[in-house]
This record gives sequence, C-alpha cells and structure tokens, in this order.
Amino acid sequence: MFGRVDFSKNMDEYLIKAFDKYTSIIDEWLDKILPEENEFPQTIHRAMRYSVFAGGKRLRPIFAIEAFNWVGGSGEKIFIPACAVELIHTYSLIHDDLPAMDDDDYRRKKLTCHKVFGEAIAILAGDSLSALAFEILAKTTDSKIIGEVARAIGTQGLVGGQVADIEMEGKPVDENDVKFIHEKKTAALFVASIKLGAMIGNGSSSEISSLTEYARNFGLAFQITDDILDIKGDQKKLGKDIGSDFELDKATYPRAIGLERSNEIAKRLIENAKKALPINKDNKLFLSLADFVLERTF
Ligand code: GRG
Repeated sequence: MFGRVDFSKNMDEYLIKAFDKYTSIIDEWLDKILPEENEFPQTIHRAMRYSVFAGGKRLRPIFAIEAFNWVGGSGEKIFIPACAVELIHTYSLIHDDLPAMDDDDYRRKKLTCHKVFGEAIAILAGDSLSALAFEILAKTTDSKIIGEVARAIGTQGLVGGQVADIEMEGKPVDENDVKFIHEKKTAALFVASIKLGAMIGNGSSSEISSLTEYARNFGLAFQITDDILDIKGDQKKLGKDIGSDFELDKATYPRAIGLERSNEIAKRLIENAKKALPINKDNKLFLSLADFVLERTF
C-alpha cells in the first residue's frame, strides 16, 4: 500500500531489518494521522499522502524513536511526535522541489508533488503538513519540545539555511559558508528529532547532549554525502535527478573544497558522531546509521 524504499542493496542485514521494522510502524501511524484521500477537499489530502508515502527512508522519526528507547522510554507515546517530524521533513522536501526553489521533477523515485498536483496544491500540501505536524505535537507533547521543533525549522534552522543556500547560488563559497548552510538546512531537523525523542523519554541532560552532538555531526555528514551523490550518485538508486546542484551552481562542499576533502570531512564527522555516544549504552542502531551515511547510494 505504501511506497517503500528498497533497503536490500549494499546494506548489512541488521540495518535492513531495523529499517523494515521501523518504517512499517511509522507508516502505520502516519496512515492513522493523515486525513483520508476521500475527505473533502480531496486534492489536498491526496497530495499530502502522495508525498508522505512516496518512499522516504524515515530517518528522522527513526532518530526520535531510537532516542526515546535509548534513554529508557517505554510505551507508545513517541510514535505520534515521531510522525510529526516526518510530516515536517516531507513538507520541506515538497517546498524544496518547487520551481521557485530547486525546481526538481523527481523525488523518492516519483514525480515531485508540484509535477503531479500543480504548484498551488504543492505549496498548500507543504503548508498543511506543517499545520498537521504542530496540531498533533500540541496534543501529545510539552510546549518546550514543540518550541525546539519550531526553532529548528525557522530562520535559525531550515528556513535560514535555505535562504543562505538560495542567496549563495552562483557566488564564491568557502567551507564556513557551506557548513553554515548544511547545519541549518539539514542537521537542525536531525538534531530536533533526536532531542524530541530523548526529551519525551525523560532523558538526562547528559544523554540529551550526547545525542545532540551525535545528530549534529551525523546531519552535517549526511548533507555532505548528499552533495557528493549529486555528482557521483546513480540517478536510479537515488530516485531524484542528479547534477542539479551543479546546474544551479549551488553552495556545496565539493564546490567549496573539492570531492576528496569533502569525503574526508564526511568520514571525520561520522567518527565524531560515533564518539559522542557513551560506551556504556546500546548504540548499535545509531552506529550502523552513522556508517550508512558514508556507504549510502540513496
Ligand atoms: C520550514 C520545513 C521548512 C522548510 C522550508 C524548503 C526549505 C525551507 C528547506 C529545505 C530543506 C531541505 C530539503 C534540505 C535537504 C535535506 C535532505 C538531505 C533531504 C533528503 O533527506 P533524506 O535522504 O530523504 O532523508 P528521504 O526521501 O529518504 O526522506
């Protein structure tokens, strides 16, 4: 029923199983949360579901759920907030793909939302995913955590990073410029997702700061490998057009410092991410996800 990523390529058995387990739980909750397609006005509900179920990896809700478990949380109270971060992530992808932004035709191996439903509905689908995310967070989560999520996607986070990204197109950029963009545009939502899980699970301040450090390094490395895949990736595996960063003369790590050094920095960040986790805990999934960033083809 749901579009799913095929996790079976070049990945270890443990990670394939973990992704399968988590994505099916997350998809079931997302299905319960999202309005039905036949609910009036149908077009917007179809567009929201089209993009949410287009086959994402669900990394951000996985971060939230795993952080919740890692700090000793139990029960089901993490699932709805975890879905909220995936709704926000999907909203950011829909808007990022719009003609006024990156102007991409494919995402998650499918036509982008605006290509199927038109620009107006795609903008509104993003808006309504955001509204729904905060509606369900408000019903389930304390205001401090909601504030963290809101801050992460505003001008100090995703929006700020996206603005800098747009304004630096075609301009000379150095490592600091791209680091700023990538930390805001990409790492901020990974950080907010992991903190949300740890805070809902009543994690200690030292647990929250370890996870925050892990997610910050992970998120930055993730965007660097995204930049690298835009140059060296396989369009079919990636599920979206490649070469678009180059076409738009985007501020990327490879453009600022070259491919070889970008690879080195991604590796160093992943080492830092792993080192941020205390050794007396079960870090297996977080460590495997960190390795996945360097090996990923999608
Ligand atoms: C306020 C939420 C919000 C958005 C407005 C458009 C925008 C500002 C920001 C763009 C942020 C963006 C799309 C950053 C790129 C992050 C990234 C690497 C996305 C791909 O993540 P994956 O690979 O995607 O986890 P899947 O498809 O697997 O979910």
